Amino acid sequence: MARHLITSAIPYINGIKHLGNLVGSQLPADLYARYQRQRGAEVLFLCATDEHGTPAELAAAKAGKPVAEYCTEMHDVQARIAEGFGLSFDHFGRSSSIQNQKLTQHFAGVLADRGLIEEVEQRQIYSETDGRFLPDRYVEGTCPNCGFEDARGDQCDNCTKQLDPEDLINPRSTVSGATDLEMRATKHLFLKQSGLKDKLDAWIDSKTDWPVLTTSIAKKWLHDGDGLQDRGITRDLSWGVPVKRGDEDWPGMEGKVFYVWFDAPIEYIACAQEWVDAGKGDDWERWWRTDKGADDVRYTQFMGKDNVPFHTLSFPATIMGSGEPWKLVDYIKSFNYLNYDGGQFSTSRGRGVFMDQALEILPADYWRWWLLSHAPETSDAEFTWENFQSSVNKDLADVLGNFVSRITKFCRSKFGEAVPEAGEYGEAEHALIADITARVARYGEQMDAMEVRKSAAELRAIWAAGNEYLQAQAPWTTFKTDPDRAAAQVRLALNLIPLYATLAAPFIPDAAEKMLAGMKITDASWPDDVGSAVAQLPAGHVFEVPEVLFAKITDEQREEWEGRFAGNRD
Ligand code: B3M
Ligand code: ZN
Repeated sequence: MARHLITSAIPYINGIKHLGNLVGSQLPADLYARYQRQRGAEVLFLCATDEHGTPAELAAAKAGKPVAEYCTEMHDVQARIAEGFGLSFDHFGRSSSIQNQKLTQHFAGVLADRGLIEEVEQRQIYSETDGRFLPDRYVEGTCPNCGFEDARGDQCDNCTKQLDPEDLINPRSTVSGATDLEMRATKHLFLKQSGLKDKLDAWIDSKTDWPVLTTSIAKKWLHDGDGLQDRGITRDLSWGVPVKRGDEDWPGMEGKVFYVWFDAPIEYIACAQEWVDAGKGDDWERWWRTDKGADDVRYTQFMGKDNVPFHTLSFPATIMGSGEPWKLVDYIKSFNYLNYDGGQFSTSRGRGVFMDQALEILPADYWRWWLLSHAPETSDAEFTWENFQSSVNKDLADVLGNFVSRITKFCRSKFGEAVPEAGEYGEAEHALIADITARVARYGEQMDAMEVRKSAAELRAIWAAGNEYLQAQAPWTTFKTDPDRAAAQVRLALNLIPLYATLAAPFIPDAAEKMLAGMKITDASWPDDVGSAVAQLPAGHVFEVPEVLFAKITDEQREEWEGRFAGNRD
C-alpha cells in the first residue's frame, strides 16, 4: 500500500487567514490528501499553528492578553475554521508544544556537536526601561532619508528605504515608548548552512520533477549574490523555544529563544508525535525515520512561494546537518499569490475575504471549488466577485447541480424514485461510457501530478459530458414515443451521480456526500473501472431526489459583498 505523508505550511497564529493564504497551502494539501485516501493509500496529513516570533507577541499585546493564552485561543479559532472548510488534517498541532520544544533543542544540540553552529557576538539595541533587547521592528523613530516620524527599525514605510535601527533619529521602543536605548553586545547562534551548499545544490538538482517555481527560488538563493548565507537561529525574545543544547543549558544563551523559522518546520515532525500523544496514532517514527520504516513514505509539502527558501534550503540543512536518519521531503508543491479585486489581500487593512467571513456567507464547497479551480499555479491569480459568481453559477449550479436535479426529478415523475429497469444501452450510451472512461484516466493523472487547475477542468468536463448526453438524448422527448429507451437513458444518467460524487469528493466533499446520500450509496472508492462504476445502481435501486446542491449567487448578493469586503474589517 502506498504511504503518503502530507504537510501544509503552518499558518501564523496571529489572526485569521484570508483566502489567499488558504489556497496557497492548506486547501490544495487537503485536496491531495483526500484524493490519496480515496485511491487506497495510507495517508498522514498534518498541519499546525506557527505560534512563536514577534508577530505573535505583538498580536497578543494588542489583544491585551498573555501570549500563551492568546495562542491557545487563536489555535482553537483556527482549528474550528479549518474544520468548517473541511480540511481533513489527521492532526492540527501547535509549534509551541512540548514535543516541538524538545525536538528543536535536540536538533540544535546535534548540529552544535557536529560543528555546524557558530556563536557570534553582535551589537543590538537594548532598552533599559523594557529590560530587554529589541528586535528591529520594535524600534521606531524618524527616517534619516525622508523625515517620516514613524519609521520602523527595519524599514521606512513611507519611502521604503531599508534601515538599521541605529540609523533612526530619536529612536524609541514600541513596547513602552522608552527612549533610553543603547547599543549593547549580545551573542547569537548561527547555523552554518553555507557549508552544506554543495550537498543542497546536488539534492535540488536531483529533483527534476519539481515545479519550476520551487526549484528556481531554491537556485536563486543558492547562487545569487554571495550565495547561501549562514543564518541566525536565535533571538532576544521571551516567547519561543528556550535556547538549549539538547537537555543542557547553553552558556551565554540564557533568556534567549530560537528564531521562529528554526522551530516552525521542525513542528512537522513534532506534530506527528503530538498526533500519537493525542491517541490518534501509535507510531510516528515509521513516518519520519528512514531507519524505522519511513523509507517507503512519499513526503509532499504544500506552501506559498514566499516559504520556499526555508523548505528547500534551511530545513533540509537542519535535517542533513543532523546526520540522523530523518525523512527528507520528496516533492514541494508551491503556489504564487492570489490577489483580491485589483489589489492585494491585506491582513492589516482588512482587505479581501477572510476564512471566517467566507463561511458566514456561503458553504465551504463554493469557496473550495472556486479557489482550487483558479489556484495560482503558473502565475498569480485574482479573485473578483464577478468571476466567483459566474464560476459558481455555471460550474456548480448549471452543470453539476442541474444535472443531478433534472434527472432525479424526471425519473421520479415518470418512473418513481427507483432506477428504471426497461431498455438496453445503445451506441450513445457506450460512447458516453468510453468518453468518460478516458476522461477519468486523465483526471487521475492530473490529480497524481497535483495539477490542481487541470484536474478541476477535467472534472468539469466529466460533468459536462453527462449534461451534453442528456441534452442530445432528451429522455423527456424519447419518453413520449419509446418509454423503454427513455428508461435506459435515465438508468445511465442516474448512475453517473454516484460516479460524479466520488470523483468530486476531494474538491467539494459536502456536496459529494449529499449526492451519495440521495442515491443511497456509501461506497466512494475510486472507480478503477468506469463501466462497472456506472452499473453500481441496479434496476429497482431506490433513491431520493437530493436537496438542492448549489444555489445561484444573485447580482444583489455580489454587489453587497463587493462593498462589504473592500477594506477595513473591524
Ligand atoms: N508561518 C509563514 C506563513 O504562514 C509561516 C509558514 C511556516 S511553515 C513551517 O506563510
Ligand atoms: Zn523614509
